[in-house]
Amino acid sequence: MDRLNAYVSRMPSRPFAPGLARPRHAWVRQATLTVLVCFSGACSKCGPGQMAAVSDPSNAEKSAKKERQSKGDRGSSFDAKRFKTLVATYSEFPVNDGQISTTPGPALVEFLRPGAQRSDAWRIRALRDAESNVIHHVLLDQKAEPITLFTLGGSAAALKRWIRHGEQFEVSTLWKEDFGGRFSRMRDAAWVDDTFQSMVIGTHDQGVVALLDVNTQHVKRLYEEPNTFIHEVEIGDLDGDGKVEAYVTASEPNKLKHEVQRGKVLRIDFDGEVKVSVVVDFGDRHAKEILVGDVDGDGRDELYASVESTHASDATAARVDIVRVDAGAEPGAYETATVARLVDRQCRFLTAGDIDGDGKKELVAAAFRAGVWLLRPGKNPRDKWSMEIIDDQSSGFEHAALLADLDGDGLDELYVAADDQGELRRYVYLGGKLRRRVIATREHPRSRLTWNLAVAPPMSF
Ligand SMILES: [Ca+2]
Ligand SMILES: [Ca+2]
Ligand SMILES: [Ca+2]
Ligand SMILES: [Ca+2]
Repeated sequence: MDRLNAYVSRMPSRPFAPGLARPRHAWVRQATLTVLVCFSGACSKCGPGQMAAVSDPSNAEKSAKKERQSKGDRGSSFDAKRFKTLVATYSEFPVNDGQISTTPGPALVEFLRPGAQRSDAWRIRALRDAESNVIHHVLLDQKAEPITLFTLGGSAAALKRWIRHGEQFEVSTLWKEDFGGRFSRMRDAAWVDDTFQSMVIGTHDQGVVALLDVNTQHVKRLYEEPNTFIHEVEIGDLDGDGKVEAYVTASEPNKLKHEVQRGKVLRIDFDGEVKVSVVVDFGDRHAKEILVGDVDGDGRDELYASVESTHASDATAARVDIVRVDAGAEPGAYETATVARLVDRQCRFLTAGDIDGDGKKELVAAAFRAGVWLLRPGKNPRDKWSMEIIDDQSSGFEHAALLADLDGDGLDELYVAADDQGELRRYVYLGGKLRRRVIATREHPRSRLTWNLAVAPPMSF
């Protein structure tokens, strides 16, 4: 594993501690909602030494050379400046005297990018939001300059916009609400389109789904249902009429044990008159993870749902079904098929991309305990898909995973937050295989829970 260590950045033993900074610019004083938050080495506790490489450089060089020589490596033109940024969001549990607190501290976002050379350790910058104890999700405006991100916090349920200005972020709250139940959380969101002007947001625990215009900050409620958790929002065009719809998971509140938790997937038409309809009802089971996209490449979006098990005590009886849903021939009709099954109780991440560069997309499923799996459709994408284990030594309650081409070589790399192992990992396709690299590691794996991974444009820091 020495060669893997070449890529490791140790998580700082002391967290970066960006506090609220006094506004320094005239334009900030004029904006009442705006404060600036420091996010980098400008803080006294954020010395550059904490991000230094920890590995043996000779191993790193050997590893990099081997990587370049491997068949299938198209990443030989490594250019750190053009490398997109990986963004991770967490709950963080402070560690005192080796004891991990059960109470989360301020919500945490991290930005990660490689060093100047392929063999250098990854650089990490942190951003904290003391108003919430979790950032569930982050969306980036991929076209905005400077870097602009939107965070979805829990307790307080707040949707905030962060605009980078050098070593600081200007932050504004676009939508904050107490939904009136036991919990108030912004849980998930998706852009309506690539103009990055409006997003559909799902929340806990009063089933509120809303459309937010990020410029006007106008919030339009599309749906609400008491005592209901919306875990996931996806946007797509299942019926192929050229207009996108929102797909959301609506379920009963989370149970401590995996007993019966009913749930369904709803379709919300929001372009014009708002219409809500049921796509699939899972009966005693539910899904917290759905994915909408044209994974099979036939030109039409389909939906994949990770349907959780109801079994808690007997692990071998637990099963997660990856269910595919296609729009049927008649309006409002859907066809469902189970394309894969995992022996596990939950699988909270499905991600699609072209991992091997053959022009066809694959699906990666990151299960709770059963590892990370690569799923490929066969001739008939409604039949069972082939399943191949990518890593059986990778697990986590959420087990966030993302396929994305950060290095720009045309192949999607796989990024996985292996929370049980305390590592953030990168898998690249080399010599016909996926090879694991470790981007970052932490001393106490359970001091963080990773909720989401996202891509930002290249950032310098
Ligand atoms: Ca449509
Ligand atoms: Ca399709
Ligand atoms: Ca492929
Ligand atoms: Ca790539």
